[in-house]
Amino acid sequence: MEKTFLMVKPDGVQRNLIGEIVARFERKGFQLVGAKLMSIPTELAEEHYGEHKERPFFGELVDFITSGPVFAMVWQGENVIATARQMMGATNPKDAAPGTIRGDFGLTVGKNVIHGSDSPTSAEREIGLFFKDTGVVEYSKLVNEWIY
Ligand code: RTP
Ligand code: MG
Repeated sequence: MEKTFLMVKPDGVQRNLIGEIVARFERKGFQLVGAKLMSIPTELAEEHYGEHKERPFFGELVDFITSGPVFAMVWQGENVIATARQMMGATNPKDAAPGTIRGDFGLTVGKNVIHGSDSPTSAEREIGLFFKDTGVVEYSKLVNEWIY
C-alpha cells in the first residue's frame, strides 16, 4: 500500500493543530503507520529540504523547521501521496482553497502548517530520513474493509 510522509510544522504544533490535522486524514480513510513528536536537527532539516539549497529562502526555511518540535507521521492508503497534497492545499496559503489545511489554517508561505511528500520518490526518501531508526508499524485495521 502506498505511503507518504506528512509533518505538522512548528507553527501547527504551537497552535494546537496536531489533533485537527490527524483527524482529517483519519476521517478520510487513511491509516496512520508511524508518528513522533521530535525536534529536527539542523543537518536533517538541510537534507530534508536539500532540493531548495540554492533558493533565497533556504536559510529561513531551515531556521523555521528547526525552531520548535514537529509532529512527523507516515500515512498509508490508496493514492495517499497525491490526495494528501490536495488535502494540504497550495504551498502559499493565500492561494490554498478553503477546506484545505493550509486554506483553513495558514496565512503566510513561510508558516504553512504542514509538509507532505510531493512524489513517490520523495515519500520513500523522507520516510527513510525520519523513520530510519524506528521504522513504521504494519498492522491490519478492520475498518479498511469498509473503505476498500
Ligand atoms: P513542503 O515541502 O513544506 O511540503 O511545501 P511544498 O512542497 O508545498 O513547497 P516547496 O516548494 O517544497 O517549498 C518548501 C517550503 O519552502 C517555503 N517556501 N517559501 N518564501 C518563499 O517564496 C517560499 N517558497 C517556499 C514554504 O514554507 C514551503 O512549504
Ligand atoms: Mg515540498
